[in-house]
Amino acid sequence: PNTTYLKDYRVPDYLVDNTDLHFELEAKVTQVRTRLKIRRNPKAGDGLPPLFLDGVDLQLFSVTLDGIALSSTDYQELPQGLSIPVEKPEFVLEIHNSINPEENTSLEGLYLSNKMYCTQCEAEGFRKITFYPDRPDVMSKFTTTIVASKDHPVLLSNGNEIGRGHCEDGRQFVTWEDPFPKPAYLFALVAGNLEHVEDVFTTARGRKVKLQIFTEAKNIGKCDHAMRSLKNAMRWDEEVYGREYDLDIFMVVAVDHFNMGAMENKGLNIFNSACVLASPETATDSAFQRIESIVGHEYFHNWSGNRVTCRDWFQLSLKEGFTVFRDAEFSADLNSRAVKRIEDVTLLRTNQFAEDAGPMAHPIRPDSYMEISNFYTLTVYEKGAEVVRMIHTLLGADGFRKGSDLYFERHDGCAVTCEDFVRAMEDANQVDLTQFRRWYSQAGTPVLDVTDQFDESTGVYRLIVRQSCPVTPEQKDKLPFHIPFAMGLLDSTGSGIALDKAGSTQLVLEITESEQVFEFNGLRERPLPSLLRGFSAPVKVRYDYSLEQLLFLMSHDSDTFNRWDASQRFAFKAMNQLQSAYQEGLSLELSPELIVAYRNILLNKELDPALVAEIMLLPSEHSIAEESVSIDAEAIVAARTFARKSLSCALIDELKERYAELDIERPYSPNAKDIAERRLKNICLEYLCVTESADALDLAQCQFDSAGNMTDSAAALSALINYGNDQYAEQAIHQFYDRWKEDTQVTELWLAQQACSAKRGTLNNIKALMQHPAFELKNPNKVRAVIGGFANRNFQQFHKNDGSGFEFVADQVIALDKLNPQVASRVVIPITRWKKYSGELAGKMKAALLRVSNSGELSKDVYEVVSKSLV
Ligand code: HT7
Ligand code: ZN
Repeated sequence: PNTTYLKDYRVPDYLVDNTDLHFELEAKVTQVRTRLKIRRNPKAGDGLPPLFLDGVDLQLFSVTLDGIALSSTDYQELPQGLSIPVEKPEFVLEIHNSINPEENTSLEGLYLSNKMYCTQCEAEGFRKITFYPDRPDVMSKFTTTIVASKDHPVLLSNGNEIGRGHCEDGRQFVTWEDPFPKPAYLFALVAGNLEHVEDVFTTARGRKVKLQIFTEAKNIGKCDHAMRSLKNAMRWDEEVYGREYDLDIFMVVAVDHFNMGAMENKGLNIFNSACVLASPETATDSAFQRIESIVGHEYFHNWSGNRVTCRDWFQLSLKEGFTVFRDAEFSADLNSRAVKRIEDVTLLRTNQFAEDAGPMAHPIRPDSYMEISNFYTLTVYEKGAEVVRMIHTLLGADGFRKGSDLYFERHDGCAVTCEDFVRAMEDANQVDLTQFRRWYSQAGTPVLDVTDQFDESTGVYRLIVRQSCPVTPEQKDKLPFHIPFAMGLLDSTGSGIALDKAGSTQLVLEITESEQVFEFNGLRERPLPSLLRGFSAPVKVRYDYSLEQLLFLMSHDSDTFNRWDASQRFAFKAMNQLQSAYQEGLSLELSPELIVAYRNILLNKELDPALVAEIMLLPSEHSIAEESVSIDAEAIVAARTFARKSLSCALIDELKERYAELDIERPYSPNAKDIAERRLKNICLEYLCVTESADALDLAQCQFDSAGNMTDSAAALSALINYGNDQYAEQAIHQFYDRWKEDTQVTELWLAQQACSAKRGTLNNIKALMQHPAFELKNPNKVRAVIGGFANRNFQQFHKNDGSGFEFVADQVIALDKLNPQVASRVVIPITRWKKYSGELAGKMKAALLRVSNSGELSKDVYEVVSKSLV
């Protein structure tokens, strides 16, 4: 496969002012007629080069230029599209082709999901619908007519409905017109037998917008939360960014077969059902929260992505990083800010840091790709959002808003670059972000090594910060980053020390050199530093805290995030000790200080239960693995299992007490307080069950039998699956399935829980689960639940010493690649990180990967990931 390079970007040769599409929908043969008003791009230079239109898997019938039919010798049909010689600078091109939605299992282009037609065009799916310059810097006004039989009464596309009627043959049609020029990746079409809920949003300027959520009839009662979230997002974007919605209608459609979470098509967002449908009986708290944030995310794209879009796909983080930052702030404003930050940083540290340290490491603006779908990564999204957050930290909220206002004003209706975003921030604030730009071009997670000195005689305290960044593929030498480093100093009473004349107890130091010294004067005693508050930059900080200092920060730091972070450092230290003891064959003992600290935290009623819950969780196996120089999976599992057992035995009374106190019956509401209390309660339940005592398992059974919401029900099921008697587990699994088998979202959760169970999740169980009627290899949600659950969340079973977990994943990748390359290339990732493993596991993982590599013709998607990880 070819590699595309950012340095080779050229403006498009031709522009398309108008795109008229006409679809006649049929499962096997859908007819597509396109009429394009094309002109030479004045910015592309002289002459009239051939017009190239992308096209993949299309059956071409005819091409007409200015009304004259071309013969097949007048143009060239190539594997990747059509090349048409051009003689005039402006012309109308008409194309007739057909496609086969029923056979389309890649879920890109036009496909069928439970008899519903739907599209997914980002990044390069439109070329699977018709021949077109399928690149985001070609923006066009679209008009779309959809003709379909009566089985598909709802026919939707972007913009406003401008006509509808009946055809003579009994079919019907609807015509849509989108007044905003857009790239083809934002095109959408939906046709099905759908119901909808409707509401109205009145914008700040008093315009009424019709809001509709479409779904199959059986799910119509599951749309309220998404509708509420949408209205909250619309209001929030007006208040925080001054951005109003621009069409008279905003539609959302839920589909069961979808490669990602959702898609921001102009005026017609398409959502994975799992990211939009919820009811208290069927959705967990985390599903409610996920829906709120994804509904917000897709809505926010209307400005950061649609009104101002990307020039090319290397600029993906321009819209994704910015929009993730926007949705994170939206969730933080509506819920608990500290908990949201902890969750996001945990994801980043565990998974994005692993990506940065792996074979596919890339900057947030990659330099090259074989398959762009492989670059919808945590780096582009989550690290991209951290980069935008750092700009926010450096400029302050008002400065950032000035910058975003200028960005939207300057570039409205245009396809632009990350550089344009940074320049708008600079120009609006008269600052120089030259060095900061390295965050866009350099990959890898920077490391800050911090040491300190205190001179008692002068009262001078010095922080010495050294920055470095590990080598990543194709990037050996890194230049220093510009890092906003939020910090404070605590005195021996735990109070914040004033750090400047204004008395601020927190500063944002700007680190720009590879080594820098910061001096603080007038101190009476040696202070305790609180570093990288709020995780002000996506870096690793190394500072040699003692256990005592960490305990002090846990109870005194004014920065909630750093209180939690101190607990993590504390737990990491304890678990590292356990790991070493295990490796040396010594008997294991959990640090008594950790037990005391956790008891105090568990019993501290002043602390937000959400924070208590986050601390109690202990770092996951994956985050311990990410911190390891060389991963010893067996030792990690042994250490963590031992730590959890020790904690549960030592704190059994306290756990029971808090469980009982939090086990209150009340009507379900997904508000921050109730979510926090349910979370802590269910963590207590899980710890209790770790002891496998009859009492604890009775509690789980009782909660399973009487739970009034899915959060409690799922937590109880998980406890029964993972601990205690197999017979009870089996019973609970059957009972749960019988109760919920008609509900797709609950069934997905049921599949995932079994695949993630360290106890039951043995390979044979997983293989049996894949034969269950609830499983479907063509449905990405089910694949993510079972295969993804096993490979990404069942650390113990996936890393079994015999390598069977890796072999299984390799088999699935080979099978999936023929159906859905995008999904296959995600599933393969856990076995691509083989170089980080110690002992025989590395060899076994590599062997599985080699088997994929040698299994015959691979998609571009899988080829890129596999070949880069075998270098
Ligand atoms: N912008 C959307 C990206 C997306 C996507 C990309 C590749 C393949 C399938 C896809 N579905 C959606 C989602 C978002 O970030 O909002
Ligand atoms: Zn997005």
